[in-house]
Amino acid sequence: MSPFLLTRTLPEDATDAALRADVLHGLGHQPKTLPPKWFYDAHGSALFEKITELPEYYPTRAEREILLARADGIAAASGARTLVELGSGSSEKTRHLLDAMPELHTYVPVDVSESALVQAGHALIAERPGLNVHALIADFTSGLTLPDTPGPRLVAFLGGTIGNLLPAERATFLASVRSLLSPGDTLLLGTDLVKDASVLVTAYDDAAGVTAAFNKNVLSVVDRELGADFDLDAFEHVALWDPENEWIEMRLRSRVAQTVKIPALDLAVHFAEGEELRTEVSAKFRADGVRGELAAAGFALTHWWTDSEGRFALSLSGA
Ligand code: AVJ
Repeated sequence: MSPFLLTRTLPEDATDAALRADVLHGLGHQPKTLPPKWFYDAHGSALFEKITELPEYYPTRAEREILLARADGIAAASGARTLVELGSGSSEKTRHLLDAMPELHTYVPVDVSESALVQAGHALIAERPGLNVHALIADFTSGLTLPDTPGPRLVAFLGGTIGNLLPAERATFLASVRSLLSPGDTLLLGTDLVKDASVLVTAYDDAAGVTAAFNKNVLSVVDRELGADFDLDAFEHVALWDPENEWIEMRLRSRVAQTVKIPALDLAVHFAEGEELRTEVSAKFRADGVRGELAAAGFALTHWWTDSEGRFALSLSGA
């Protein structure tokens, strides 16, 4: 029996249908928005990898510091025999966790990218003979079902990606994760923390312009997938801190009045000079807020770990 299984719960054409719906809805309403999940084609994913190495972008390093220091504690507290990772990508940061879990029976990486899952899955089973890998091609924000594997289960959602969801979306998402779990199962959640606004804004507006290119890449995706004629130079990268909502927003500001054609949707979208399109919300959290949101979804927070500078937190909660 092969220890590597790949299950697709996402229809082949689901991505295209979802992109069309998101662009139609997001550019057809005021204020204009596009969801951040469309940043991550091959080029966008490579740009994000570069972001994680920028001096200004601290979250990846801060989370790695916590994972390295606490992997044994996480493994012991969870007692997990199955590790489910939502948005696993290259599974790079999970290595530390997997290394601390020699008794693990099955690793379940969940991602929309089949190529990332296949690559990461094969690398892992080569390194860890005996470990079962059951990869899921799935959108973890909608209708996820987990394979029947031994418990307890630990679900990991790392990187601070939960901050890309709006508060109501987070509530729905956390409740749906909770509904997949049983008593004794746990959730490991990565959350970036509220801090000085200038540190936050700089992390999303780096000197080398990598985040600007990452932000504009969503326009390239719409150009390629839907035949649109977005001119990337006609938009300016904007990162701002919203102190009321305690989130970073990335926007693209139209430098000129312009009309963009999107043939696949039979759509022409007008931008006024200076008009902004919101492309990402990246919420920053406080301990009480995280505990409260988890409790509202039926989780009880048991552990809270931060990096030495208190910039980022990992929390462990019981189902
Ligand atoms: C991958 C969602 C955690 O919100 O910080 C990085 C994405 N956006 N720079 C984040 C991102 C701009 C990142 N997450």
